Amino acid sequence: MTEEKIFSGQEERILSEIKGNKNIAGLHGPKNRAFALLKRVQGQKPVIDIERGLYFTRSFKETEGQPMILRWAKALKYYAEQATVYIDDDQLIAGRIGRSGRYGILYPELDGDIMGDAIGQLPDRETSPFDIDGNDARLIAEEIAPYWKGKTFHEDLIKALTPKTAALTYNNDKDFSSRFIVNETASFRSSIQWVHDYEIVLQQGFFGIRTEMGEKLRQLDPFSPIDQTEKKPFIEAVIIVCDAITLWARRHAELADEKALQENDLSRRTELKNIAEICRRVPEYPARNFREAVQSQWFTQLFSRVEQKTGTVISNGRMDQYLYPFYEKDIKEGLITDNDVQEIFDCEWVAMSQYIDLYISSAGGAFNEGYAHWEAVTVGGQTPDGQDAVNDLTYVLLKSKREFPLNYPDLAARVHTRSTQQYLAEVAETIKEGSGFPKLINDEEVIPLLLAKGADFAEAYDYSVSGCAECRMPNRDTYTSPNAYINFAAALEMTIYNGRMAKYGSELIGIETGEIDTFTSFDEFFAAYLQQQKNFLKHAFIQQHEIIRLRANHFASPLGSALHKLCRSSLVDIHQPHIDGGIDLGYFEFIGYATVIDSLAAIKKIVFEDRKATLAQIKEAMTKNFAGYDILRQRLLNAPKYGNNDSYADELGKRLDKEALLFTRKYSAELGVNLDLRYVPFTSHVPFGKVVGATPNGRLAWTPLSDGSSASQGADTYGPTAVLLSNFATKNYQYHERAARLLNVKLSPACVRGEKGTKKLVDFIEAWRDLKLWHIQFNVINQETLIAAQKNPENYRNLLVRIAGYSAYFTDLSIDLQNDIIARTQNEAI
Ligand code: 8X3
Repeated sequence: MTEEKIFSGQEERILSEIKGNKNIAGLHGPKNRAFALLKRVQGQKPVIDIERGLYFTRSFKETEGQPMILRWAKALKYYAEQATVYIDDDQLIAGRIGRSGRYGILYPELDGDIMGDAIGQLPDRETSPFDIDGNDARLIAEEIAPYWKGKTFHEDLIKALTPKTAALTYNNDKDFSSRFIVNETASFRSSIQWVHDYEIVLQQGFFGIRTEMGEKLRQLDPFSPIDQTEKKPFIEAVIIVCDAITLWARRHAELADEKALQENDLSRRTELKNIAEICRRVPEYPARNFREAVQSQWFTQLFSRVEQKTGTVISNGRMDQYLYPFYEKDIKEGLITDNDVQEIFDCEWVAMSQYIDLYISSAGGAFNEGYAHWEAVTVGGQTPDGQDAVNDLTYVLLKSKREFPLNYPDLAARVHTRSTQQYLAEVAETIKEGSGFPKLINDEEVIPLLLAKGADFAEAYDYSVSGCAECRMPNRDTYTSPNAYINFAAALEMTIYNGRMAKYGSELIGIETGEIDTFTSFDEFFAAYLQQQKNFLKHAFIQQHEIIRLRANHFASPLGSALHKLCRSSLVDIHQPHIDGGIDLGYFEFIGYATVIDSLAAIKKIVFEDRKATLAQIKEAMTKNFAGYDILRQRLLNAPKYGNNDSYADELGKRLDKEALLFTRKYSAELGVNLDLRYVPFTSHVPFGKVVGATPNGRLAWTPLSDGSSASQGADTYGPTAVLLSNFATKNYQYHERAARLLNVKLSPACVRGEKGTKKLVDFIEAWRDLKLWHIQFNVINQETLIAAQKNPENYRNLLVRIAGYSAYFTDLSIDLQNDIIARTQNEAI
């Protein structure tokens, strides 16, 4: 008898569609509005909308010579006056910042100078393509791009870098095409992921912030040069931006009124009138009910996207906390039901999913495959006074994610030692649905680290998840500089090739640490690798120093600053290098961790212990991409590997981690910020792999590196608990310079089947929590489904997979990334 195949909820839904069931809404109850909205946009190729880029350019032409923060505020005001406003048919939530369907907007202050040339290639780009209208392409070439030539941030950055740093960063000095070795990300985003203090908007409105600023304006010393030249423009800019967002919201109210007048359907007319009333009220004034609170938060988040490109998008913060008072009141008064709440959320999620983070630069595109997005909604965790924070709204948000199959928004569930079994079981059930939500973040690791960096308990307990796996304290966190992604597999390759790489032949890119036949012990080889590692860190920190120094000349964020208590009290823009009282939580990225560990372990074992090959032979095999070296490759593949709870490999990983931590301990202090060690790849492990030849762990040339702190693809053969234990064993808990470690685990639906499976998953989550690991995320899927989706993509357009802190449609991914996900170990038991 053949065993019954077990599928995840997502797989069942897709298989049912393949069989001809068109009513996917029916599978999840009456969600007709949300599904109708979704259907109109899902799977569409995104289109570029130029309004933001155009209006910013026109405004900037008029404000040359003025303080940057004022220029930014005026550009936002101009946008608010000029830009098209939208309310979609059937939508309950007003606001979109681009044309219908899925859209991306332009940030020419980042890449205007290369935009004219790059734009023509976007429709056919392999990763994350975009269409563009012919007339818009002409406006970019004739009006937008010429203005920004010579004015962008990356042009300044290239000039500032030392030649050695630049050689590790860019292919040449004419553009900023990345070498994917020591990769800066500040050229393709003006800020790292971020979370605003939405609570102040809901509680006081922009009118409240404007009033506070008016008071501060009156208090300025008319003779103080600082007050008059720095603080005054800040205040004026915040006042302008408060007016801008208010005006923009009111334009939506007017549109809703107009639409209501033309509407024949009575119930839709009532809805439109209600939308008009809400948009007249928020975000200017405090929200009075749940509907107003959601609209206010959405307007704020959306306008914030107009303000600046935070690669990975502005996160939603702790929605189950700041929306709860409105939810509780409306439920008590019988004004809404949980179904209404879910419908409102679903409407917001669709609106959110229409905005696609557009990267003009090829590096940006390659880092963000599958239209990456990280506007995480955080649920669970603890209240500022340390109580369990889970409430009824937490469960509504989890349910919404289970029932509405959409990649937006990302959902992050905080877990701690007093998380209830009920909460953990709901989290596990949501994971079992198979769309990759939620990712889990561990309070037991994050909170002590925030305290160690100077936070108060109340601030630390109240953190929000932001980006892939980052944790921000709105109102306390002040570091917005995008960070370096470092390809340490390239450092390993340079140890073999004496400072050179297979891809670049005889060009000396790293440092000369010795010809391969001069190493007489593993310790000598390992020391040489550590020198290469340290050299990469040195150049990453040089980059970061220049980035911190230059950014405020190019970017300002009056809206983001208005939503940060410390900026409002010191009257300093959030992009300035120093803000009094702030905690600067920045990072650098260790990419290819398992690739390096496994390569070192293989060399130690095969060359210096078993003496089955020499280093020179391994180098020779690498140059031939192992062609004709099958036996040697098998030996290397069979050597100890990270991810199997094997101390042979894990001890090496711990030493790499420690050396990187010691470096940042010393030099972060010099830069005056926290630059913590992080293992969070975006999708960089794919382009990074494309520049690295074959490696001594048996990996073939140009294939993806290992991702995050996960094991090399397929190398973890002792089950997922062994992966957790390796992760634990490689951490140096004595140093607070550590940050997120992204960890991917792939499970078959069969191994978490039924109630018993849920219980097993909860036990596994508790083990992860007790080991104080930072992050974990799951793909619950059958390998056959992934393979079928690769073969017949048209049937699997709705298949979501977990990538790196976000979920994306499998068929939107490049073949390399698809293969990478297929190659991850499929666990049949936990
Ligand atoms: C990864 C994105 O912005 O922290 O979460 O580099 S970022």
